[in-house]
Amino acid sequence: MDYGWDEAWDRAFSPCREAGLIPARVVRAEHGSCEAVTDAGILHAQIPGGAEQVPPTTGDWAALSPATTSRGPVLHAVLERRTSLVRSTASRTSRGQVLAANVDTVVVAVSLAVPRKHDRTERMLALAWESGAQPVVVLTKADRCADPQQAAAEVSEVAPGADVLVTSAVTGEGLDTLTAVLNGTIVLLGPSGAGKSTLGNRLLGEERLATGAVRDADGKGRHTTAWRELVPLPGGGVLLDTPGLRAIGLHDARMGLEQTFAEIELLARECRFTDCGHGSEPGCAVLAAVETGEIPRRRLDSYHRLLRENAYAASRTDARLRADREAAKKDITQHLRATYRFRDRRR
Ligand SMILES: Nc1nc2c(ncn2[C@@H]2O[C@H](COP(=O)(O)OP(=O)(O)O)[C@@H](O)[C@H]2O)c(=O)[nH]1
Ligand SMILES: [Mg+2]
Ligand SMILES: [Zn+2]
Repeated sequence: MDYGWDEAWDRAFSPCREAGLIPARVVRAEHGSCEAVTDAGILHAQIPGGAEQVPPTTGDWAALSPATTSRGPVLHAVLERRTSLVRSTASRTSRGQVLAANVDTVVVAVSLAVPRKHDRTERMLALAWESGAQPVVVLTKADRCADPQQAAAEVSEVAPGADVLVTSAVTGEGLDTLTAVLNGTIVLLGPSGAGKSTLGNRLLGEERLATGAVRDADGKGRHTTAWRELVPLPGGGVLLDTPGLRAIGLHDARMGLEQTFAEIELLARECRFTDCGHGSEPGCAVLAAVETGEIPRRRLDSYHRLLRENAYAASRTDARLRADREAAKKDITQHLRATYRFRDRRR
């Protein structure tokens, strides 16, 4: 198994093996079926319905029963995830969408060919930290930038705790360093056109992932990566390419935000009030740092904005939980009514 299998997975899987199931890593999943890599190649497996079951997602390790003469392979269980990359969805259900599971390294791709949008980088970093994986910021297209080192210094300020690497798929700059820091299952995250697939191909050593030209007018790429792919890297590790995500809303990413804005969180401990909102409170250490220019105003604004967005997403989740409870209550009421009708009839 070249797809990230290790001893810990092997132990977790052992009851499944005793039951005659085989391990498989999910490449993509839809309603009712999925594609998964096994020792016997890629299999198309059915996913039986059932509320108990965690819906599998890209990167999951699953237990399949092999095909028989009368039916194809069937997915029976999903092993407990080590990490999961979750974004909020606009859907009514307000459940988060798991983009990928069991990711070790999240590459946050930022193009040096267009003006940097730090807010977007911070958003992706929050998502990455929250997932439990280690983020690495990769600045792409260094060949299109006058001063990549200056850009790297600037981006490092918005990425505490993460390496920031300068790369170019054209000149090959930084690719060795990148290979050295990548570890385990790697996801490329970033806007369409940032150069993720091109970078992926350089790491793979072959033109395997579809890449696309950037429209000159807005620097945006076409959505050329239609499918998610899971590909073993020559030097070890597994690469997961995703289509450029138009929207990556935060979903329950409080911890991820704390990590992303670590220096603000640290300063906040020195605020006079323990529940300081760093808005207009007296004795606020964060605002004092903004005054002296130690923390850019933009960064504090971004922190507030993302916290608000996160709280809103969390409240929608709470609303859903309440709705579930309401639904359960209705069921009980109906059940009681049925019981009473039954008694009525007996009288
Ligand atoms: N100049 C330059 N162009 C690049 C580099 N990497 C990617 N590109 C171009 O950027 C465009 C988008 O790349 P792609 O990998 O499809 O981006 P993705 O949408 O993030 O996967 C393509 O036209 C690539 O040729 C680079 O290092 N330098
Ligand atoms: Mg792509
Ligand atoms: Zn404060």
